[in-house]
Amino acid sequence: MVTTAISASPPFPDTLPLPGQGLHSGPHCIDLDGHQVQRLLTINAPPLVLLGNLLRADECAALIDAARPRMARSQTVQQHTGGEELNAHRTSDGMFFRRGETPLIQRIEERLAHLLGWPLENCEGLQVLRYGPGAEYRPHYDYFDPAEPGTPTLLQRGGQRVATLLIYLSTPDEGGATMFPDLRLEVAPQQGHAVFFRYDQPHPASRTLHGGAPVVTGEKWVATQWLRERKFE
Ligand code: PD2
Ligand code: ZN
Repeated sequence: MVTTAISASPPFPDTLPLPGQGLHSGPHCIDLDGHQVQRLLTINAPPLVLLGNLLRADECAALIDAARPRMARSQTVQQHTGGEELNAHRTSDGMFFRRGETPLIQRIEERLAHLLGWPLENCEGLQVLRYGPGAEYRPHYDYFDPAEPGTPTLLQRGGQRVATLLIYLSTPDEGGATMFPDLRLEVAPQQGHAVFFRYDQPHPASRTLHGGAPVVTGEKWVATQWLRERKFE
């Protein structure tokens, strides 16, 4: 099998390349310090890559076990104030890990940062979500809308979100696809797989509208990592 190696400690130049830029070409299998990640599908506009085997089954299970005691009903950003609110459009439960919170989180975060070529300190902590039957996340954009009055407050910490990595930690029996209506694309949740997409401008022209379809049977667990322009502290 042809593989390409990504070094453990890439130097980060003053001007960073865009996150995930290296993912769009090269061999189909990416060697991340001995861990083999498959590039299964790529789209150029927006930049989107579907990855296989990003996390092993035991890593997915360990993330779920660590997150389970802290799960609470998910909130969405209150665009007007920059705070958070309960929203009928998002009916999952969720929690955030602090960056580097445990050795497992640290190891996974380092693998993701190497894969995406983006500094760990520019990433929000991993968020874990659980969707039971009927739970969904209606289509939305992950960037902060520049027209909303709450956005300047949100941008103070790390600037704008520039990309999303969504990792599937479980495989529900039916439902729960991540859909991209503008692309007419639906990604089936498969444990260990991940979808990465970048929004080069915080505008619908980025064509990154996406949502989580209702789970029909089984449970869907995902981990989301949002990448910021600058250090997120
Ligand atoms: O769980 C999903 O499929 C999903 C869909 C859309 C998650 C998110 N957005 C997110 O965490 O932003
Ligand atoms: Zn989203």
